[in-house]
Amino acid sequence: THSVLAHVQEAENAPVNTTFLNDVLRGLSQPQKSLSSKYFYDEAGDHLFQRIMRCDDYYLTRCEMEVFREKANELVSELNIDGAEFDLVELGAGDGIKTRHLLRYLSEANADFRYLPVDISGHILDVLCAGIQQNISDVDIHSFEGDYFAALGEIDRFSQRRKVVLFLGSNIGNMPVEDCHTFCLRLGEHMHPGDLLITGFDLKKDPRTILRAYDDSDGLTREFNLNLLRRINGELGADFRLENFEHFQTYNPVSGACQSYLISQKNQTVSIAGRSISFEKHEPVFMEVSRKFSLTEVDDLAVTTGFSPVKHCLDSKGWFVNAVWMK
Ligand code: AVJ
Repeated sequence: THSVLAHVQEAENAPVNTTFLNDVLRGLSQPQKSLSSKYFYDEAGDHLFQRIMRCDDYYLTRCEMEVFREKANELVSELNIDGAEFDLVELGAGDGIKTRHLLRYLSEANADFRYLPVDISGHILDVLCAGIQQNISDVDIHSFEGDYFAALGEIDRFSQRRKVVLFLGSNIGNMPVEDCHTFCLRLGEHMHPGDLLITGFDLKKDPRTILRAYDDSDGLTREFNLNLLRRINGELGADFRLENFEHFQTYNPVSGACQSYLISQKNQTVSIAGRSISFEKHEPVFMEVSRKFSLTEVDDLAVTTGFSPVKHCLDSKGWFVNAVWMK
């Protein structure tokens, strides 16, 4: 069965756009201009990201897919599968293709669980639910569109079950360091002793391999970044000229921060919902950070946010880890 239990964002029209508009205007009014990568995922952005995940240079998805295909049993070996019922909550579920391996493993093991995917994109949740129903019969799915913590609050209201929380795809890497810490702490507030958190972290590796993943030869990442300007034009009545911005990627092997920028190609003024924003020639707009971790940094994050590191499940290249933590 599939039901959308809650559209966590209050309404479909005005409030969402106001938040989007305010975030955009605030980001572009700072001395160091920025836009939030959480707005990358409109329908065109979802499609671009799906193409990125399939492209040769973007290794992350294939690595994590391998872990889910080959090591589903290891990921949940801490669970006593027969016996207690549990909720499998997935934050930022996306198209859910990796998770299908785990769902199949759990349902073949006759586990008594519900699958509760949460995503900011209602469109991708439809894709996800259709895909699961086509591939695995018999999974009890309830999806949540919107904010992770609003969804977790909602889940706590209707369920007392044990939780296994998935936060895959290196989505955690999109948070600045302090936010990442706060996020894990807040997540812990929705979990009880014995609950599991399985997080995907992209690991530090040859810096060239990392840079190539975010500066792919097909130009998909470039399009993915520019698409946010296109979205702002369409949804907020702006007049960005996409050809006046160029994508630029950096990687810092010390901090592990892989960052993308759009660089203004000329002095220009853009109008957004009646407000004028000026860009100087060569001025950067910070778009996204995708942070890379060492295994030690992963374990430290667990310990400093109130979790116990249980195990590391790595792909065969050792490029990506799914870390299992227990609350
Ligand atoms: C979906 C956030 C994990 O940071 O690797 C892919 C998004 N950005 N290419 C990432 C992304 C550019 C991706 N995450």
